[in-house]
Amino acid sequence: MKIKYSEGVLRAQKLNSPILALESTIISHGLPFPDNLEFAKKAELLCRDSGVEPATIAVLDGVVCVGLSENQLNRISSSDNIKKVSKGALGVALARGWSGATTVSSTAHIAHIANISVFATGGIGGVHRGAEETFDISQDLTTLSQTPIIVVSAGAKSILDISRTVEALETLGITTLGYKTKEFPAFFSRESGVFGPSQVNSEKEIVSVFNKNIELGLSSAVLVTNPIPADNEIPKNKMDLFIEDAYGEMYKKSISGKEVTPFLLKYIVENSGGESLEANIALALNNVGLGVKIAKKIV
Ligand code: PSU
Ligand code: MN
Repeated sequence: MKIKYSEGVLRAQKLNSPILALESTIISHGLPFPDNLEFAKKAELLCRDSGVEPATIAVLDGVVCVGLSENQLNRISSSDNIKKVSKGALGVALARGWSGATTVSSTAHIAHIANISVFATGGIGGVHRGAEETFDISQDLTTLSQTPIIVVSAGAKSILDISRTVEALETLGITTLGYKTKEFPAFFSRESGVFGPSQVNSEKEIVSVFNKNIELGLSSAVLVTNPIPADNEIPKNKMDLFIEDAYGEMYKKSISGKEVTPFLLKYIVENSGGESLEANIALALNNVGLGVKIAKKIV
């Protein structure tokens, strides 16, 4: 497959210096303009300031891009012609010359092909509330079971069914680590009431678990769950009210498939005001910060 690498990523690969993969759906479909562009630039700056090359991944005009220019970041952030491309749709996107943002599933797959071992995002997709009726379970989960890479996330947004998501991670054999916690974080909140991750207290421990998994011949990912900083946290019961409203609205509008997550995210940002947007950006940058430290330990 043809990959277009940015100059910075090519240079880092040649020098064997650290690279951190970043997804683009959080930019195009997860956050509103212009906050999304501001976030994308901050995330890249945070990497560069620490000597790590950011590799934001997207599909532009049918070409897989690993590392984006400022113009390309602008385009992903502001164009309303950017599709949401999960792993199963990558072939379609390339064959048809689409421009699309990559989700956790497609970003992890491409990063692995590009030999990048660490990837930071906001929250992973998972098992949706009501999945016993809708069967709505994100491709992120199956992809993480098939892709040996470290993914740093703040857990899964409480728009999902967190306890079922944690069960599915367990079933799929995905190594789930809690950074300084045993509790699976609920994105906006540090706590979910769901325990399960193995606690790790340093980047070094994360890298050593990843290396052992590789030695064992495992093909699954190491999912690092990193709770939102305490100062930015929103209590779970406060968010739950907005989430229940968002689901009600979604059922009323008969929204399904890949539109579900963007619809719920947009509804929550629009109805819960600036607080949730600020928290979302803070936790994603916090994950980039941890991703940077892990990436530096891995080369
Ligand atoms: N969770 C968030 N923000 C996001 C996403 C998830 O808090 O922007 C995006 C990620 O790109 C994730 C995708 O991979 O949504 C999952 O979509 P779905 O549920 O349709 O699989
Ligand atoms: Mn879905």
